[in-house]
Amino acid sequence: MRVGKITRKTKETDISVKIELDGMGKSEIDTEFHFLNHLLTALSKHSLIDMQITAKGDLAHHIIEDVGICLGQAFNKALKDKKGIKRFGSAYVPMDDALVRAVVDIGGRPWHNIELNFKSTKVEDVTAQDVYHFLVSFTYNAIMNLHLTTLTGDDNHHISEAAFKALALALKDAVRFDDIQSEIPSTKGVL
Ligand SMILES: [Mn+2]
Repeated sequence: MRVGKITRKTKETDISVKIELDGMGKSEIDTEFHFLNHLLTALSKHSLIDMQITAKGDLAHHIIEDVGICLGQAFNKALKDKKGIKRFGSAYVPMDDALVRAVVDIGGRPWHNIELNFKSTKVEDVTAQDVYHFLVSFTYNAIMNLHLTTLTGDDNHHISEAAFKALALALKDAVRFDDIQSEIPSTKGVL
């Protein structure tokens, strides 16, 4: 079973994350922020990665950042040696006015290029900055490369949701086992 489990308790936050890559997209998410819960539920649903996440803490920024860190670490742990996975994934997702493209490489070369082009600083009960910061924290702790680009869009809710769904679909492909090859997908023979 490709399961990753992380618990992290600091003076600022108390986080618990359990994920299963070969799931059905079932989730139980409780982070104190309705919009983050909404985005993580969508991420689970469309990636088919089961997620159980609870998070408490002092400040919004700390909680949202630390959920990103723990989810990234759990994801990287669940991938194990990455033998036979597709490694790359990409997707476009529209949501009304918004169109977002996600391209990932989960082969262990951390990089982020995230251009969400939010039109204002708030998205529901979180800030646009915190949505961005979550994605950066997740990316580096998953040790993956994420290029996430809003191609068009005005509504921050739609942009965020399309971004998480596009990321979900890209990850759904990248973590899948390849039909043809069962080796580690790198010319180096190691990831
Ligand atoms: Mn929504």
